[in-house]
Amino acid sequence: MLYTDKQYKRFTVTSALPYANGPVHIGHLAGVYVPADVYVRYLRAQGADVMFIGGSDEHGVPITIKARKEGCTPQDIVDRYHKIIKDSFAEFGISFDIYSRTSSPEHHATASAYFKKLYDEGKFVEKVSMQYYDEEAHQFLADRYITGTCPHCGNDRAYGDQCEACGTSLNATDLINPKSALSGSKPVLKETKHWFLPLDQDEPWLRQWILESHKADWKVNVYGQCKSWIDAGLQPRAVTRDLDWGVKVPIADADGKVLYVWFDAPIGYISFTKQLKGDDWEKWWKDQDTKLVHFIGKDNIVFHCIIFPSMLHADGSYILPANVPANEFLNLEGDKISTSRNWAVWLHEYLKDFPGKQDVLRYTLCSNAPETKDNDFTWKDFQLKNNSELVAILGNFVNRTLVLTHKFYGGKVPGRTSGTPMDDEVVKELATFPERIGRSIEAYRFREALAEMMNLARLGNKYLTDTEPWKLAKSDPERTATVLNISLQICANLAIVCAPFLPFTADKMHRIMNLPAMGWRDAGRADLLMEGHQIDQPELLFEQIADETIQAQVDRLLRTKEQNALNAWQPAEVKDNVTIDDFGRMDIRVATVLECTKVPKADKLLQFKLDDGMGGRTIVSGIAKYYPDPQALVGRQVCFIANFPPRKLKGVESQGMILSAEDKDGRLVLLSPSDLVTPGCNVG
Ligand code: B3M
Ligand code: ZN
Repeated sequence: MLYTDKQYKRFTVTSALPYANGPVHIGHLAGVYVPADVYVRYLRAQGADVMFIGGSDEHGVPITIKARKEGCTPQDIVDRYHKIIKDSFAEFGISFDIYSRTSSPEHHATASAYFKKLYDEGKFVEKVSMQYYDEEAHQFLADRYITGTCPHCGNDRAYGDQCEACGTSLNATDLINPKSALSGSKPVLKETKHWFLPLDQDEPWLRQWILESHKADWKVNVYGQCKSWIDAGLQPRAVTRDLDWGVKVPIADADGKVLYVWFDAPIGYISFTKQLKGDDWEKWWKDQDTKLVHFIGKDNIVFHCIIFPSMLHADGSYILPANVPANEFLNLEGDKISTSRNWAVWLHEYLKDFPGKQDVLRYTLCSNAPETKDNDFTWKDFQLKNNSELVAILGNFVNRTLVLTHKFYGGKVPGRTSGTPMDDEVVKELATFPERIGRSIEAYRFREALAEMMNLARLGNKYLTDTEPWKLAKSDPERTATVLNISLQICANLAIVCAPFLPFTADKMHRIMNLPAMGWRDAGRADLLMEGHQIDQPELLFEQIADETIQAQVDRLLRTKEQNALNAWQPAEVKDNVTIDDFGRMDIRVATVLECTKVPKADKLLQFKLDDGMGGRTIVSGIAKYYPDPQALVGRQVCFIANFPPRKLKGVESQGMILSAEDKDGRLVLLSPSDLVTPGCNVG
């Protein structure tokens, strides 16, 4: 059974509820859902009683902002994205026991009752305070409706409830230079009544619980954020908002107010449990022998380690999380993943481009998970992980073993006779893997666990390479049988221990090898397959990913980058003032193009012969790229600087400079007067 978590009877595992305001991407998978899924699949394989909760966070300003942008209702937005997100998770094998949504009536009822109980027990502090208000939009500005500069790190895009750059949780009034996200205007302060969770009163027990009891077992990044938060002094925190989208505040005199999204969303874990377990829900949240674990990203740490625990504590009947294994962020090709800049690999798009390759992405993201620091996803690395690890190590070992079994034994598991010391050594080592992998998983070190799993495939490969059974078949059939028997036992073991990470591959291996359902306790044994057991025809577990396929993805990102640069374009700063005399020294005139040709051996240059009203002149200009048909310019009028000193360009003397405008994409466009004028006349 479990190696370190023996004392628990059951596991309540939650994963952050993504906002249903957009699809999910690789950052979500790597940071939260793959690790959580590996964990629960492992626990289930151990026979543990485990419940895996997921769902969409459908309230809060991220939703209403999106609805406003698209001119539809918040309900339209959450209906659309809840489905996309839910489908993506299902396709990637994220094995939730329930994936629900916070707009469901059951959730509203639970969140509402939760608030009401704390309210009735006097757990909140009621305060009339000044909140920012947008006078143009006639609305209070909660959370993401207001942006400004973070007082802690200087990020000028901090939100009214949180700075995503440094993770600090903020109150809108902390922001420097606050700005309404609705109208862009400077908000004013206006009186309003709200209910506050007095976090300041929780400081002693939070300090004891986190900083003393969990110093050793919580991740350094999680512990560090909690410590700096607690050390800075906890402030009362409003748990209601002046908004119309959300769970209505269930008391009289609270019209137009809803629960703060970060109050209702974590209660979602509880309400989804009720949906799943009915009357049997309470033990999953209240029994001391239940282990509660929250999988989240680093921007959610304070909410799960401080605010939600303080809500649970205020109720008094709940357990607290035993661990909150938050990950750092995953970047994409060196840049922060961003929905608004479309800098992401979206799961639903990946599935279109790489059908059936869910495990390749799960593998890449897990082996490169941002467990201790931010990490980078690159397509090259994805290809390498597939080609050099999944194909070359795991796939290759299993395939070689199965092909040889078919070749020599018609697919029937051969019997094993007494082994050599090398065989014994391999069998002994095989037995150590389940615990090595399991301990790492139980310690939330999923990268390490995955690497151990691959080490088992490496062990198999090395064994085959060292024994070369394909050479022995004729000379030493007994030895061949033994080697293949042991190799097949390793394959069967791999089918068990790869399952938390690569569930689709594990299923395929089970199918090909006709394996019965097995648990973690079966792993480590070298007698999983009996002599004579029939194995189906081998199929490749993984296939090479070609350079072109990877290049197509890289190219798509390059196009996104170009598009983003265009979108971000702004006119250059206006230069220092000039005098009328400065301007007067520039002799700008109009001329008519008489001839226009390409300058030989210079792909950028065009040579203009101009009627300048003064006997004609030649000017060479670097705009060939933008005017592929120079002949078409003949007859056009252009503006040029007549007193620009002559210079030689590719052997041609250029007598002036033709003026053009540079568009935001770098394209040069000739300037012409809007009506024909006399060649040689002045521009000014
Ligand atoms: N929806 C924030 C996020 O997606 C939030 C998580 C809620 S977990 C209860 O980052
Ligand atoms: Zn900050």
